[in-house]
Amino acid sequence: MSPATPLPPIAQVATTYAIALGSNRRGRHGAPEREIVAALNAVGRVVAQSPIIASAPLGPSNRRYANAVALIESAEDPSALLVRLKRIEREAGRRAGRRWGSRVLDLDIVLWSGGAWSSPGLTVPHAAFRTRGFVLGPLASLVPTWRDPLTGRTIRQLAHVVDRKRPRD
Ligand code: A4P
Ligand code: MG
Repeated sequence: MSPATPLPPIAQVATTYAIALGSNRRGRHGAPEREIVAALNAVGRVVAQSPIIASAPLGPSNRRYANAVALIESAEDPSALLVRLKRIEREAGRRAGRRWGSRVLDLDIVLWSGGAWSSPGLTVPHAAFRTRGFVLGPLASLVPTWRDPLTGRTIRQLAHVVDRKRPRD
């Protein structure tokens, strides 16, 4: 028998993530928009980013949010990426607080090119993204034809539904 040839190292395949960024409180870098800009510089290899929008708060907080969505490339699996995103939130000055309270920085994994993922403390696609205009609007500007792996709908379709339901202001 010929000596076993060592296997080549497993290639680290880069995958694409859509990350939602939100801030409605000053942090280490300044006002919410500045926190979003700093986070965009910290999240890794950004291949596309939406404009930063101002959005009315959903939930109990009464401060307006700055929101954006970025596409990043990474070879990390979703749980490794979440650990890194949580560290970036802490470094921006985020402290544990009331659920949905004002926050310096919120980084959510919305979609992954690898499809659906579920592990303790992490669900991808993000459980609430289908009903949130402040995520779907910026996301549709980047990847309108990306399909939600759970419902099969495109981002454009999901954004239309939310737009129709939103009361005119
Ligand atoms: N978690 C599970 N799945 C994910 C995922 N796909 N990405 C877990 C990120 N985290 C995920 O999140 C709580 C836990 O969710 C995490 O520890 C992780 O294990 P958190 O960011 O620590 O706490 P949170 O943000 O207060 O809770 P939650 O439910 O994530 O809040 P949301 O849904 O992020 O909503 N209004 C406007 N206009 N704009 C906003 O950005 N954001 C919120 C917060 C409320 N209202 C808003 C906005
Ligand atoms: Mg979050």
